[in-house]
Amino acid sequence: MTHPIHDQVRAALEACGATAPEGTDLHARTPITGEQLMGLRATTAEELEGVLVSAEQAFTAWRDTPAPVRGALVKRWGELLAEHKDDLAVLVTAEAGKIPSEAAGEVQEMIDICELAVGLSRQLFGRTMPSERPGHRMMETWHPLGVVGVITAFNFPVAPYAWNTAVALVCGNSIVWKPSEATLLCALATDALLARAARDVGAPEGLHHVLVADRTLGEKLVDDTRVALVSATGSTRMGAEVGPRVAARFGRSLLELGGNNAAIVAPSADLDLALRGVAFAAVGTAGQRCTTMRRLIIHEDVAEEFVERLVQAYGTLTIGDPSTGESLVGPLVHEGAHTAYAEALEAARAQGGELLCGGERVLADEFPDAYYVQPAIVRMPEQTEIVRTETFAPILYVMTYRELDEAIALHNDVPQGLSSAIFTTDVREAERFVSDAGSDCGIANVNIGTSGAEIGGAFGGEKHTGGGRESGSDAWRAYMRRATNTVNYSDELPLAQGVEFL
Ligand code: UN1
Repeated sequence: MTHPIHDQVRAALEACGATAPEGTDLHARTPITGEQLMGLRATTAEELEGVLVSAEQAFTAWRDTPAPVRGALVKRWGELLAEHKDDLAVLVTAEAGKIPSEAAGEVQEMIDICELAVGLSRQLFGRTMPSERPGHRMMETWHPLGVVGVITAFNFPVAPYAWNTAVALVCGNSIVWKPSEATLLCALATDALLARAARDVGAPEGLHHVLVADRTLGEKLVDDTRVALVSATGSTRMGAEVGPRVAARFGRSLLELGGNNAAIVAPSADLDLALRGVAFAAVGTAGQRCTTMRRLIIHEDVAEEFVERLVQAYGTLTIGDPSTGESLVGPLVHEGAHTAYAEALEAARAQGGELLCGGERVLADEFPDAYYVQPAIVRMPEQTEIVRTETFAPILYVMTYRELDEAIALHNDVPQGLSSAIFTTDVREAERFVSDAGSDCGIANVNIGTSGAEIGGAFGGEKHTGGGRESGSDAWRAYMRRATNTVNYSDELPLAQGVEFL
């Protein structure tokens, strides 16, 4: 019997108005069963050339369109995303293996960012500053960049694209999207809805394109001087290639890469609340969020009780087919992810770790080509090499501490710097954690987990996380260039700094 997801996928694509280019170059696949969903024809290098020409042309028309009018496109896109929330969520479940509530949550992030971007379209503020010269005015103005290349990962197949695209569009740019090969159907449906929005509001042709492609075409996109900004979400390894390549041609890049996110649990913490916060962050999306909690740094006095309760909570997790709506933990994306999970657990054991629960592949009889695993908790004697490494799977390493400064030092002593949290009811500890001397991450939370950020804040992190910021706050500035303008409205020509000449 074929799995119902096949029919659901076809229906969702149709509802979104997407026509998948059928072929044999690439394959859409579902991690739910490991089966192929459909064969796809890849975008060719010649087609990429056409895409870039079209995106450049669209840009010149779009930059002449007033920003609030550009906002109308994003407003319409947001309406269509809301209308097709369930369809897109089905595709996210099918290709990324998310449980329905998390898949719907991801689409909700798209809708939310559209709302934020529409508001932004009237708020792309520049500042004015006093000139030192009489009869002069100084100001800064913000201008669109051009073609923006967006590279996204399998684990959030649609939300980071929307963070980039909704904002980049109101800022006046055109978009070329290179989605993960694992989530091409999500990309085609998302793009089809944007195409419909563009038709509905009469936006220029060619503002947005999606590449059905593997990394070879992605590299061409990264290297092309016509692409003013490359915004890439994915592994640190990918970012380490993309960043220098874009920099070598003096392009701009915005990198949102791996995390190795931790929570400190202090003795004063509300342990019931912390338990739920840790469990969702460590296990949600089967440990495949860049914000997944991978390290727990817990005070000696509460460690035993808390870890015991956490192990019990892990015992109640339902693992299995996410499409039924009955499991909390879906599959890993593919066999390679399972190998990484198993190897990391092996390394942890070799480095002195003690497996407290989980660690096994399950449901292999029912789904021989899919990779469901039990989320694992491993007690570590110290922060060894494997703990300092991001493994994209549900493994939580537990370490204990005595003094807060020691916990913060341990917390920061990893290469990555995306998200972080402290659970405490002591205001001094909480403030210290979010101070200059506290967490070194782009996201530092108090009494909530490391994952599930809202779109209103800037999203991204430091060190090997890449330094980029997407989504809310003033992240829009990354999609524009700044010009400083000095206007002389006098009939004199005084030079700055009192310089005399002629
Ligand atoms: C990612 O995993 O790449 O904060 C993005 C979160 C989500 C986004 C995660 N809002 O967990």
